[in-house]
Amino acid sequence: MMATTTAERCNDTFQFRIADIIGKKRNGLPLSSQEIRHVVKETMRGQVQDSQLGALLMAIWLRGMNSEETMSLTKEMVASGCVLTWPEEWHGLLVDKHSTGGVGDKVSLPLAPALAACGCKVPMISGRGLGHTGGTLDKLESVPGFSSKQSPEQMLEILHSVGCCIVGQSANLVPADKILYEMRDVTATVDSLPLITASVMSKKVAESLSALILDVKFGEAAQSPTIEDARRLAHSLVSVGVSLGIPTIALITNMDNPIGHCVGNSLEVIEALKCLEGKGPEDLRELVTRTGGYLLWLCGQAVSESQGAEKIAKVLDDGSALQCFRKMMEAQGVQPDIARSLNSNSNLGKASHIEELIAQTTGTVELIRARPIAEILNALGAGRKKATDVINHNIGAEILVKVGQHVEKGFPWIRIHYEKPPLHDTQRQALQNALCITDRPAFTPPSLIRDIIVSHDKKQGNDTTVQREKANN
Ligand code: IUR
Repeated sequence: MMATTTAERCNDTFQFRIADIIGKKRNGLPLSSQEIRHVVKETMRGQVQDSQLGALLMAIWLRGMNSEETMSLTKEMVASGCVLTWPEEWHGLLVDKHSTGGVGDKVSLPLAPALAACGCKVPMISGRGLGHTGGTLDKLESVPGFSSKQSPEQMLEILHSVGCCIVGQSANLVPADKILYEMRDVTATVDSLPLITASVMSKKVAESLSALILDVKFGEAAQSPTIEDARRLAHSLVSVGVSLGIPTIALITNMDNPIGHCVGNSLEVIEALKCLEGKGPEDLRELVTRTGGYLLWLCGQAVSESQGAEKIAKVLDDGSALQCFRKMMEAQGVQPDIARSLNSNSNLGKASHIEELIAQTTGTVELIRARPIAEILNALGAGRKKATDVINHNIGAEILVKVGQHVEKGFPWIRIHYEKPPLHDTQRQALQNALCITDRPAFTPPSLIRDIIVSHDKKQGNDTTVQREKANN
């Protein structure tokens, strides 16, 4: 037996010791697929002590994992639960998007119904906000009656009748992720490239998708501070997706300024409805049309990304995406009369107080720092510090200026919607510091999409090499 193996043959099966596997990873050696399978299986059987799991996760955080190990971990996490199955005739049409989390990121709300209006099936599994980033389910729950809890059977029915649903993670889909994530959270091992990759991609593989797009964000308000960090994560995610048979693309997008003009759950739904009416902020519409365009191209519903983007723009402009959104909301529990009339003038509940802040100087808006704005809104009740916190959907902010725009001193630039607790002077000052005004001339802001990670062989899904292509060319 090799010196590095952690297994002993016993009755024709390999018996591994968890302590040996931890030691191997601690020493910087790659784990075999059998060892990774053993860890995940024993974790699911409750046979791995918390101390052992914590130690192994820290060893992975310190030593990393190569692409084979990351792939094995992803596969074993998928095997820990059920996999969604779909009718044969939907083959090639099943698409989804994952974002690493941003501020004002309501892209999924118009994107899912727009893709459905283009003939795709979108079983979108989303999450809740935690920390300064918002969550798609929280936004949708600001519409009374909306339920994110849908069984696989209900998802199938909604995909048949509407074409898209946006739901929460069900307990039997990748149950290993819940256990590992909770342990990562308390052992300072969340920010590990292979652990993030396996966590995100196992859930996407379990959805049995035909194509996937990832929005990997970088910047002050993103998980990845630099574009290089975001590229590394994107390469890891795309490589695992493609190797496991899902044509996958990643967009690298900037997350310094809030997306669109609104931050906060009900305000963001209204802004998403504007986009679904063919209006709304340009940066949001660009993200929706380009993300959707890439997905349509990836799953063969468009000959190019740009033709895909045109198709998405068309269903936003002709009202068919809005119809899909309304039907999805009705299918997910919203009263028919409310769902069928949802539009950007709908009253989704308003905060009892509004306060506008004014620009302190004259000049050009260089930056509207998303992170402090989100942190203050969360302190006012818009978001959660821990998973069990209750949020107030009506708290939020409308940003009244755009990056690149000229503003005059005294101009109102942000409107805060709040209830209890009230806005404090220190928060007012921190908000003022979030608006960066310079004396450069007014300018057109660059696209948020800064890079694209595309697999070479988008159709066959068996080529793990990835290439980068410059965005906006
Ligand atoms: N989202 C996930 O699904 N998994 C992770 O590990 C992180 C975000 I970080």
